[in-house]
Formats: sequence, C-alpha cells, structure tokens
Amino acid sequence: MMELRVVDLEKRIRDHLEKLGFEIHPLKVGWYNAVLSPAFHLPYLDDTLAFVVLSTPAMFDKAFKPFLRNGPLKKIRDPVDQCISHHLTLLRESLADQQVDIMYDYELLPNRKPKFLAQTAAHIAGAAYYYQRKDVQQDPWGEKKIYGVCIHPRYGGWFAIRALLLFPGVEVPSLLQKTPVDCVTTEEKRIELLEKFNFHWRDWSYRDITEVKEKYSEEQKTYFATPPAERLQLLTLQGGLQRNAIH
Ligand code: B12
Repeated sequence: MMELRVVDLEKRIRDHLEKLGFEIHPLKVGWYNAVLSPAFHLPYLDDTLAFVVLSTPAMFDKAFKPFLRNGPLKKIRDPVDQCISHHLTLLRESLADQQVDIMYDYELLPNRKPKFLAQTAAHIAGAAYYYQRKDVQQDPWGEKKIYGVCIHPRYGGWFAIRALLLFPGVEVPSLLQKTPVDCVTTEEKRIELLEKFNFHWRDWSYRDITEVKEKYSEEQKTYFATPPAERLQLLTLQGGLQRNAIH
C-alpha cells in the first residue's frame, strides 16, 4: 500500500516537472545524513522520502522564458530563482494531500551555512557524480582550497541543482539506492575537471569534460554570463521577452 503511494507520488511530481525541463531523483534522508558532518544533517527520520530537483538545459526555454512572458517579476530577487520557486510552489499546491518541505540551493541558515548541500544530495540520489579533491590520488594543489563539482551522465556540467523536496509524512524503508554514473574515470581527467571548475569556471570548459547530449544554448550562456544586476535589462532589450513592466 505504502509503496504504491510512493510510486504514484513520484509519477505526479515527474509529470509536473519534466515538461518544464527539470529532472527529479528520489533519496532517503538517512543516506544523505550518513556522509555529512553533523552540522549539515537534516532533522528528519532516516527513512524519510526526498527528491533532489535538477534543472536541465531545456529549463530555460520550457520554464524560464514563459515565466518571464507572464511576469511580473520582483526586482530584488534573481529571476531564475523566482521561476523555480514559482513552479515548485505550484507543485506543492497540486500535492495538497501531502506535507512537502522545500529547500532551495540558494537558501542559507541563520549560521550562514547552506540549508542543504546540493552536490552531496545529487550524488547520493544517483543523479550526478560528485567529484571531490579526495577522488584524486596524487593531488597537485598543496594548500589551495579546491571545491568539488558534479558531472551528469547526459548533460556533463550543463545543469544545476535547484532544490530538495522533503516528505516528512512518507517513509520509504525499501527504497533502493542508485550509484551515480562515474563518467570522469581517469586521474588526469579528474584533475583537469577540478582545475577547470576552480580556476576557469567562467570559460564553461568544465561543463564539457565529457561528451554531452545537450547543453545550454548561446542565448542561455549569454544570460548566465551577464552579471545578475544586468540580466533583466538584457532580457528586456532582447526581443521584448518582458510583457509586463518590472516593478
Ligand atoms: C557556497 C557556494 C559557493 C561558494 C563556495 C564554494 C564551496 N563549495 O564551498 C563560491 C562563491 C566560491 C562558489 C562558487 C561557484 N559555484 Co557554488 N555553490 C555554493 C553553495 C551555495 C554551497 C556550497 C557549500 O557551502 N558547501 C559546503 C562544503 C563544506 O561542502 P563540501 O565541500 O561538499 O563538503 C561536504 C562533502 O564533502 C560531504 N561528504 C563527505 N564525504 C562524502 C562522501 C560522498 C560520497 C559524498 C557525496 C559527500 C561527502 O561532507 C562535507 C560536509 O560535511 C552550492 C549550492 C548548495 N546549496 O549546495 C553552490 C554550488 C556548489 N555552486 C555551483 C557553481 C556552478 C559555482 C560556480 C561555477 C559559479 C556559478 N554559480 O556558476 C563557482 C565555481 C567555484 C569557483 N571557482 O569559485 C553549483 C555546482 C554544480 C555542480 N555541477 O556541481 C552549486 C551546486 C549550485 C547549483 N545550484 O547547482 N559557490
């Protein structure tokens, strides 16, 4: 009975979000907490069902541009973040029979720590392998701080991890864990990946570390390469994407 309910729930979420260019992957909170230091643990039972939400390259055309056309936007918040919270809020309303907690990638706790670690969640759910410094044997970086990066089997680095959906009322003891596809297998490639992500991320090259099925369009790249404060103006100037006035 319980398992049926979960399958149905997952289908409803998938049906809602996939057509907008999002991908979802289920996980148990206990798997996530097991690899993190206590400061990052999420206060839910181990068997609690969660989904990590990724945006794929298609999100820009399928969700973001239509969202802008339907405006209005709030000037102070990032437009992509507004679009994503708009759609996840609609999803939550459509699941009115469920309690759903939503954590966004950009949300911080009062102690300035992120609410959830997006990369760890993506790896643990089997969505995208999280390459960290410790995945390299002969490490050339000395004292430097090296951040890790997730690579998706289909989109390489051309995606983002947007949110975690949590279902405090739904426990899934028998959910099977998927291992993420390890698509950057050699020592040299892993070093190259971490170098590119840490020191050359603006040239997009880390995103092409593997052969990808689909990536951001030139338009989407221009949008994300523009400093946040100028993005809205860019969109307004380009072909009147905005119908409603910005206020
Ligand atoms: C703060 C932050 C930054 C900071 C600091 C980076 C950092 N990693 O600390 C700064 C401003 C530098 C930054 C920069 C960038 N960022 Co940033 N950033 C974040 C943010 C908000 C939080 C990351 C964080 O604080 N981590 C805390 C540290 C302690 O976590 P950690 O190193 O992973 O350590 C944990 C793991 O090691 C885990 N662990 C231990 N053992 C094991 C074992 C396994 C198997 C696993 C899975 C985990 C695990 O335990 C540790 C904690 O206890 C995330 C979004 C989010 N909510 O997660 C995006 C995020 C990491 N950034 C992202 C990106 C793309 C960037 C930039 C390219 C800029 C951009 N947005 O385009 C640059 C690239 C880096 C650079 N060259 O500067 C993406 C990465 C996507 C991906 N493919 O991986 C994220 C996920 C945002 C997103 N929406 O997709 N970022």
